Amino acid sequence: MNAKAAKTQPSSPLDKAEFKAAIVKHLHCTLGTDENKANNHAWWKATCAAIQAQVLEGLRKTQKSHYFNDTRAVHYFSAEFLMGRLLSNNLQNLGLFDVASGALKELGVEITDIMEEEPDMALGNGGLGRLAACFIDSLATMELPAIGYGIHYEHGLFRQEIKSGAQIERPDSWRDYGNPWEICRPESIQEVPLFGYVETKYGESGRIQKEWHPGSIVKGIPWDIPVVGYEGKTVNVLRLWQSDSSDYFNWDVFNAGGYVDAQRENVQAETISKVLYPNDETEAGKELRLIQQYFFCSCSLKDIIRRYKRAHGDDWSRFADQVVIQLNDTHPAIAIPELMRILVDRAELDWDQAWGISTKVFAYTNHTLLPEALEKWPARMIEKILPRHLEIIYEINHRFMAEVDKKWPSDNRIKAKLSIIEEGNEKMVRMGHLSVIGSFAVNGVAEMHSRLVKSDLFPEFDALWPGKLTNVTNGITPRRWLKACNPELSKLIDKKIGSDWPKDLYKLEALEKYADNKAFQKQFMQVKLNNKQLLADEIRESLDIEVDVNAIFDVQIKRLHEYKRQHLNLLHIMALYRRLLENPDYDMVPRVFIFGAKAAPGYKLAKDIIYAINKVADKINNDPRVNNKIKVVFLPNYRVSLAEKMIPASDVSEQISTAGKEASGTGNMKLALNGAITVGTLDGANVEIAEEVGDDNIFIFGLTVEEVHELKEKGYKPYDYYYRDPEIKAVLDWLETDYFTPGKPGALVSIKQSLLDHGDQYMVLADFRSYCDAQIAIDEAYRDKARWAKMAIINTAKMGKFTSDRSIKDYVERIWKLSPCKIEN
Ligand code: NTF
Repeated sequence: MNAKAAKTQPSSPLDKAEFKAAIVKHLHCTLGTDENKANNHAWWKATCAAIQAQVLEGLRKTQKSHYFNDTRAVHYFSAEFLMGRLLSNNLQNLGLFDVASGALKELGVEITDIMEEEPDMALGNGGLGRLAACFIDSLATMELPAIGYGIHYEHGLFRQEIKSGAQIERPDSWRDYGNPWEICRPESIQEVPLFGYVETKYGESGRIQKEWHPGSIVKGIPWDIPVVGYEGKTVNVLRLWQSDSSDYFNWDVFNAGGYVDAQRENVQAETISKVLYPNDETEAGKELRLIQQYFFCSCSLKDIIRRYKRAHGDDWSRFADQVVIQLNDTHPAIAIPELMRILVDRAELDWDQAWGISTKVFAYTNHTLLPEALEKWPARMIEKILPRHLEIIYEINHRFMAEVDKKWPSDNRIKAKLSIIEEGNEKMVRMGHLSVIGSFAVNGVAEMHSRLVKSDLFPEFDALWPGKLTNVTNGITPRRWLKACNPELSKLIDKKIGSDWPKDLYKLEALEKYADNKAFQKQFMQVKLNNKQLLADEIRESLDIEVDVNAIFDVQIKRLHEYKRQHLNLLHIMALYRRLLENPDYDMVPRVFIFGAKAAPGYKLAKDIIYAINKVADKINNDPRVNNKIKVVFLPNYRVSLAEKMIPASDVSEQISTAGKEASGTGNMKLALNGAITVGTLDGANVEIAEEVGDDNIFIFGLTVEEVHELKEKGYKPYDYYYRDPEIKAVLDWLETDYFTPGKPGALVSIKQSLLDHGDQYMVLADFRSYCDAQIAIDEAYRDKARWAKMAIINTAKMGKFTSDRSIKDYVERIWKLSPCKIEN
């Protein structure tokens, strides 16, 4: 085939002229505008439409290949997918970035400008949702048959504004002007029953039959987002369900003369997928949240079963060979009784057969040990919304209790501990227990976390089923988190060691031998400086603060939570400020402390900490006595696209959670990959990062998990630290004055109270001194330019383990047992 003929094939990569023509065509025919009138938004949409044609061709071929090969597939169930923007990612993965950028340039448009037009798809809160997004990128890249299932929220995570220092939440409207990536699939709509009652019937054979008569039925409309693998061969889908009123149900009400009631039903049904719950690490316990969870699980299971039946008819014997479902935390745990209901009530399998299938299908990932984040639902609430599911949960529990009794005869204490039902004033259903019992594999997300899942959270389950509880350490996609977000560093790496690292991140190890090379150090640090300049520009534009790019850029970006200890960082900043006021010659490397964090709207202290950071920032940034040695910057509305600008510009990565509290962390991996040095506790994946980079290339401080336990046992007394350490006392007392909040004394006092009167649950004061020492060590290291450059290079070089491709490989080999599927033309 000659070159010309090859180009006529829709899926062959476009060249610049063709790309240009495609953009212009979409500008004219899809958007109804032209080159003279088009604004950046129109150019963005036209560019997306131009590549979407290619993407859809890949999607069609992928689905065809999967169908004809009758592949086993993983179904990743997650209430959150934090996708961010897709244009640059899709262009990178298709290998079209330079082509597109050149084509646009000839049309008089800067690609970086139009990329800014894309709203983030913020359908998640933080690490858990972003992990899901990285995983589906890896699954497609590794040519694995996979589908992501979730909720098509109309409003994603709120947009954060800062007014007079305080967080204000504004609705996020990512779809207001249309989303060029998604495709509606009305042919695959599902119906979801809710409420009502269960009827017990006796079948012909004397078999007891249960029939659920729902009180309401809602419709699930699927929207597909293509997920383009790197090098563009496999294009999987993320299928997100939007709720709507069911035609059938509402016509009934309507015909009965209930026009107004019919409208009310409409509103209720649509409400289900209206908004993402903005809670990170806390269970909300709200009826609507349970309905959301059931809604997307029910739609997704029916979708899977429809696809299975198309190939295998009513023969259920191969279902577990074809289908594996990964539960991303307990949010989709209700899928377990839902599958049992379908198998027992609908397919009329007997219980043991159904349970045999179900427990070969589900696997569960635990993402937290924090008690307040372990989901529990009032049994009464489940009974009201899902009456049949509660019966099934009781049956699962009844049979499980018999198994427990065999292992620990007549031990009621163990039974109470392991029961899915927590007895008390109000009977509660423990979704973690249900997930462990209903799954064939359970994993934590970092070595240390998985060890604690076994030893502290579920020790009896580990004894009952040895080997079921395991570890898969988290990872991040290097396509988004290095190649796309840090193009300059990527090009430097390409030049030095070749360009196959995005698919095989261990290749970065080849950089290690240049860690001492002066010329390479210079190039590496020049890229860092350029990235810092870009971020400095952004900071000036958004906050009107001037920062010095020669200062250390010290970054803490993550949800605001006491356990993550942004207030430890803040207390240290205040201590530095105080040292400078007491001694203007205090010797320190100038530092810019940069924060990005959203607080859950109902989390008072978290919002107080944001307020305090902003107030302290105002004071320090405008105090001439500081002489620009410290700047404090709180960048509002932290989100994926902002992370992509902050991470390449960071020198220091703050990973300072109380040991034992951060299950893994993934921001730690992204920052280290981009050459930032971690200051961190021995918590979550920090432990494994330290193992990879070595003790000389990370700043570890603070209590270990064991020491935290010991101190708690012994009785932790934060006041002891307050009275013993004058600097701690001074900064805490400072919070009570109106120094940072003129005219409003006490506006910051809740932080002091939490650390003294409320017992300092997260041991901020216990770790304060050791944290300060680590910061001094950082200053010292940074002063030695060659040493710092070497550390930064080694951090990048040693991040191979933390590609999400490695995580997915672990899941595939140890849990999912999947094979890749080559995509045929
Ligand atoms: C989060 N868990 C953990 O807090 C992070 O440490 C971890 O990196 C991510 O999951 C991804 O595994 C949650 O958000 C939740 F919901 F489980 F609390």
